[in-house]
Amino acid sequence: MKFDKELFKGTVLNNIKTLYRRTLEEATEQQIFQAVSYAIKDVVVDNWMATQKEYEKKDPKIVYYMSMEFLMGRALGNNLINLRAYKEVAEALDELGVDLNLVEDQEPDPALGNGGLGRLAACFLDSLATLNYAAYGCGIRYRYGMFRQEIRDGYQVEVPDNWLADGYPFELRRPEYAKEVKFGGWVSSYVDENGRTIFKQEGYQSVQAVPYDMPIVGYGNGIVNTLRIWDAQPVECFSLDSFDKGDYQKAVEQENLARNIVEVLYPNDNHYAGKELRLKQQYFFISASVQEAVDKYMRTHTDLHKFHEKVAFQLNDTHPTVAVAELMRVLMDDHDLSWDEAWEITCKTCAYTNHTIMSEALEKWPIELFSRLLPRIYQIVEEINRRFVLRIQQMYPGNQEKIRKMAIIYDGQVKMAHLAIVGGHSVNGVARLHTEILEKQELRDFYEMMPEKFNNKTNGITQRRFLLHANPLLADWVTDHVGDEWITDLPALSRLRIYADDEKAQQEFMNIKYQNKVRLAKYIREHNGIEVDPRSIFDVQVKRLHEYKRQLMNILHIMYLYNELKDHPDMDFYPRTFIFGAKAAAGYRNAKLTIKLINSVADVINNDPVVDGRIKVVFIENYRVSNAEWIFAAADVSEQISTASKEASGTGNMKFMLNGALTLGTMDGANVEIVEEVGKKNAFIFGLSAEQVIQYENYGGYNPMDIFNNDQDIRRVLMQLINGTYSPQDPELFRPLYNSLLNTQDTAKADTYFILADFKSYAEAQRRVEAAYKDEKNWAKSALLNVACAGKFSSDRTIEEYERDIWHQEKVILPSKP
Ligand code: DL6
Repeated sequence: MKFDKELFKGTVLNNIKTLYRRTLEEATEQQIFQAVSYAIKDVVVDNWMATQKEYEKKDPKIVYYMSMEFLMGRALGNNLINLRAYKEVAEALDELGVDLNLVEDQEPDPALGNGGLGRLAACFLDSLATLNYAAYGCGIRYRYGMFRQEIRDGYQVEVPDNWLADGYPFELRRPEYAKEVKFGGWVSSYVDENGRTIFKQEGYQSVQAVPYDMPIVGYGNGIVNTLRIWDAQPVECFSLDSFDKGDYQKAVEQENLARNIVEVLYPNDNHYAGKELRLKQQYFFISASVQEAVDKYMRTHTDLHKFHEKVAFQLNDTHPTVAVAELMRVLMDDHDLSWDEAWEITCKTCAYTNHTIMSEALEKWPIELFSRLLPRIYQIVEEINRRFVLRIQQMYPGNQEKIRKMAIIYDGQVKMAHLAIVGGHSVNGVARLHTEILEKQELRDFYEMMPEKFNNKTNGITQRRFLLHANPLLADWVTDHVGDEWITDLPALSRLRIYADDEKAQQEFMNIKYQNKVRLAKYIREHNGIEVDPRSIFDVQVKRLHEYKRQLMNILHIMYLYNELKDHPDMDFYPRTFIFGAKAAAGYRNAKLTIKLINSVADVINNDPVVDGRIKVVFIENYRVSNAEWIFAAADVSEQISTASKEASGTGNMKFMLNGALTLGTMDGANVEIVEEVGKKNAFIFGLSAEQVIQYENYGGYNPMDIFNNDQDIRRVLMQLINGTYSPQDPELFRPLYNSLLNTQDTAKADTYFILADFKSYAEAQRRVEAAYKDEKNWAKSALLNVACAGKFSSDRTIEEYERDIWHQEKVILPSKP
């Protein structure tokens, strides 16, 4: 953007005046944030209009990225980065006596997502805009995003996240695109004069879906795409003097339906709660998005048979899968297409991404609920299923087992993954290992029947947020050494390789890491009241709390190290700061108890004079995109220790790598590809392989009791869970965690995530970490090589692969870049 400093400063001051009737000196920090944001939005909207004009002119194919979650993080800093105006704006504000960092800190994190799946969607939108592709993100404008986590007495407490309380400057209400979405009632049908059967939903309740648009600014190319999130409102405001009893009742119900539907994001990651409201949310945003996509197409085209040439729907996991049936409904019921015509268009338009193999995350809806809530959609799903079962029978005559395993409707349930696979033309996993497991294990029957649909798209992250914005010192250093191409071409980082052995470069690099550690240490002091030494190894595990991610193994290992230090106070021990950050789903008992355990262990170890500061344990409250940026920049060690086969990809692993942390991990998800890029020498790999884990799961054979009985160190640590070492007031407090590892009643249910099986190998890998860190030069070399080899993990690469194999869009270049 061509930046006019004086104009910008004037606009900010004027905004403060017109919005708040105040001067800069009188304005609060929040008011200054709003005023600055509106000044930036002014520029963004110009580009937004220019982009949409060009799209109208060029009529490119549009991708609709359908997702229940978009974990956007703060917009102001990111917009400035992508407008290439960050430094100028910081300077201009400085002249006004305002610190841009403090202004940025006033922005709530729009936390409309849980974790990796929602953050991936946000990275993809950034890359699509940067790569000049026309795209919409379609989602829900939850009034309360992901809860704010407070830690009280070591326990997680969930506090509502009212992110809209002060008004959000980077959104635009678009009532002109509102859509009606219908729930419940029944379907009547009749044959019209042309012999066609007409279906009509009657006796329904409905809500008005009203879109809010957020601009998605591409990096330095003037493109501004749109994240469209839908709010719900009652269809009509009823007037108190003109209703009879029935109308009144209905109006109140519609009002309640509207209020509830977008109230809150379900805070479950990799777990499906099966709540009716969740299905309502899914259909709500999908129906509105599909209707709008078809309406938009019809504004400039006449032939719906070519819809798929101009539109792609990417379904982010199974949550948006009703899109398959909704598109069929709109094409048939609203636009008079036949079943076969509608089916061909639907299959060519929809594509599905699988993000997990965790069985508890697989969405299955009881027929009773599904058909009651979505009667017309259910009819369509039934017909899709009937036809699909016929295909199975033709292909595998007499094979009932295939039908049992593959039908969309079976055993009283509607299986959303099956609907997505059958109703789309592409099924992708999110890392190579994950896709292989889908093909060989989880979705094997589908893969055998339709192998052409399956493909892999290894995830990626946007370097604009996770290096350029998150780590300005390193970003500048990289640019000074190899130029700035990496900002839009991450593989250009490989040019850094020549500096790996250069001592001066190593020193500069480690000095930047140190400064980032100082920045994080300050944050920890201010937020946790704990002093940590930036010269210690910063060993970090930040991600959602889930048993398969094995934060429990990490803290058990810390308990083990503490035992070692107590037994041998003079042992050679390199100081280590263990940093955790994680939210647990509100109803996930073992996850929440693990948070309490981490905090209890921290209390004991941090205050033990024998330890003398050599181990510090820190739990960072309310882990979210904004503090994540600081954490990645400061990490030495990236803990990616999930049970092999369980983490579909992971994307935190890539953010750490890009910031020069070394991976300590299992051969799981994208770790496999990270190690492939950087080399085993520059990472610390341990534990069972995915194949071994799957083997154990399929054939039994693992008994953690054997390990408990034969390993003194492990037994001691586990006994400390139930003897009050970390909970003297209530020695039984951590018994559920102990039981999860050693279920003496049912060994098949003990340690389902193989913590004890991997413990020794993990401890040994941790010893390798320590030894390696002591060798400063070699560590610097490895850390630098991690950055140099991170090129593959840009979401720009991932998006280009989606383009090549699934979406086939053409790029739109604006005639005059800003
Ligand atoms: O693909 C994004 C992200 C992966 O990196 C994580 O490995 C995976 O756990 C996550 N999956 C989910 C699934 N949620 N549901 N349903 O969040 O996706």
